[in-house]
Amino acid sequence: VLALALSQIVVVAFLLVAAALIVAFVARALLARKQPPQLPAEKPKEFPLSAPEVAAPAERVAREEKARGELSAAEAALQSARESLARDPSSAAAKAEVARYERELADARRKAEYEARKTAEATEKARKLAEAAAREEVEALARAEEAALAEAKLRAGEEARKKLVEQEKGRTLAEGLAKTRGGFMARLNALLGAEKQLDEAALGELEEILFSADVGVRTATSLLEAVRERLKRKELSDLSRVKAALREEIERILSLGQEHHSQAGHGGLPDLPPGTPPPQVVMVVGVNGTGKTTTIGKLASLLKQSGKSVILGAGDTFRAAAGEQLDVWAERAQAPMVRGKDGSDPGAVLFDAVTRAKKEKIDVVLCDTAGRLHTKTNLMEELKRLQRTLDKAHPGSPHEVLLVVDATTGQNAIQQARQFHEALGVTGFVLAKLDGTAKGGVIIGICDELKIPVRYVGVGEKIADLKAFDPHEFVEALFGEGI
Ligand SMILES: Nc1nc2c(ncn2[C@@H]2O[C@H](COP(=O)(O)OP(=O)(O)OP(=O)(O)O)[C@@H](O)[C@H]2O)c(=O)[nH]1
Ligand SMILES: [Mg+2]
Repeated sequence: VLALALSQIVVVAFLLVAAALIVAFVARALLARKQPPQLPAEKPKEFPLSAPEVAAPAERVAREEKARGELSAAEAALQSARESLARDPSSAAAKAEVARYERELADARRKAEYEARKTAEATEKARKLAEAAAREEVEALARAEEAALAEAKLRAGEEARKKLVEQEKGRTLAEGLAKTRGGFMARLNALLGAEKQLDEAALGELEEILFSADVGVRTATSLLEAVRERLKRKELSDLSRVKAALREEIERILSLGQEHHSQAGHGGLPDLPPGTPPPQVVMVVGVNGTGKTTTIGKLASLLKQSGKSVILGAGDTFRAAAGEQLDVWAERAQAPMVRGKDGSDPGAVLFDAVTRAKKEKIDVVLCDTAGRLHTKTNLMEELKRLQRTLDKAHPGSPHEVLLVVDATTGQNAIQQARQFHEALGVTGFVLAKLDGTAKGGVIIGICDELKIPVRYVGVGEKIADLKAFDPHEFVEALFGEGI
């Protein structure tokens, strides 16, 4: 027994030394390595506080108890056989009896040991099963918690985005027109507000102001003509009356001779004519950088606010990152978007957008297009091709060819508008970047020369910075009334 114990001590000591060596080696290796980046500590999985109740199956326990009972019986039988032999040590029968019971006891002990081992194994198995079930339960709880957290985050994000859009009130039309009002309008107001004689000198000054107002020579001339005409008819007696006459004339030009150019009376996108099947397809065109993509984003938000559903088609596949730019606006306006790979056929993308709008019964499709091509293809030819593709996807479309012009380019905007109109038949236009320029008078020139209605004006880069165009409101803001 002593020898056995000694050999066990030696083995244990050997194992301890080996373990200490391994620990020292690992510690050295870790110290030699650079400090790894700190990862956020993972929350340890918590197990239920009380250990799960585990027990081997009852039948197994019963078998072990039976074996233990048999062992006790064998011990008792051997004991009594030994006592018989002690009373009669020479009895061969008693000796044989002792030998038999010794064998039986050895068998019973082996059996009891075997049964005890089996019960221990079964208990261990039950413990592992219970532990796995408990772990699964904890993990399921953690998963549910995570899902709830993600859901809450999503909702919080949505709320924040809604608030942001609400907060981003955007500029008013009057604010957007501040620079223009400070430009030619300030000079006009100074001239017309003075208590001066309405003489040739004053008319000469008026002419000079109108010619510098970016309304275009033709329009400036016709405005002046209108004033002279009224003078002749003795309708105008002093300069303040001239101001009212000019204001009236400009509003008439901006209204294209109609009371209101859309059913709503407040500009914006006209409704589809009765009997025209939806979706309403709007193709947004213009030279590069005028503000097409930005306008589409703002317009999507505006249309959605008026209760329409909108889808965006990323038809500018030529400029790298144009798709991503539109994607950002789609996200802000919470509108779906159809997009192809960079360099893919824009016709296919817009066809898909219209097809999806039809399938999902979406009210309006806003189609972005390129402002400049990298290939030798002529931009106008490419845009005409897109127009034909849209007509194939949804006969009669595009219902609106919306030309976006950049107000800061002044007279060039009129030139561009003419070119696009000749090629594509522009049905409405958006004057973007009005806030950044004193050349807002260009809007009068475009309306006068091309007789195309203004649908919207852009007065900033925020989502709320697009205003449906209303001639009356516009002239009021331009002349600084009601501010
Ligand atoms: N201040 C101001 N900036 C604007 C307005 N509209 C657009 N912009 C800015 O003008 C720049 C060009 O706008 P985009 O929408 O990318 O113009 P685009 O016509 O799509 O340009 P391309 O795709 O390159 O042809 C951006 O920096 C816009 O933020 C506006 O009404 N006011
Ligand atoms: Mg663009």
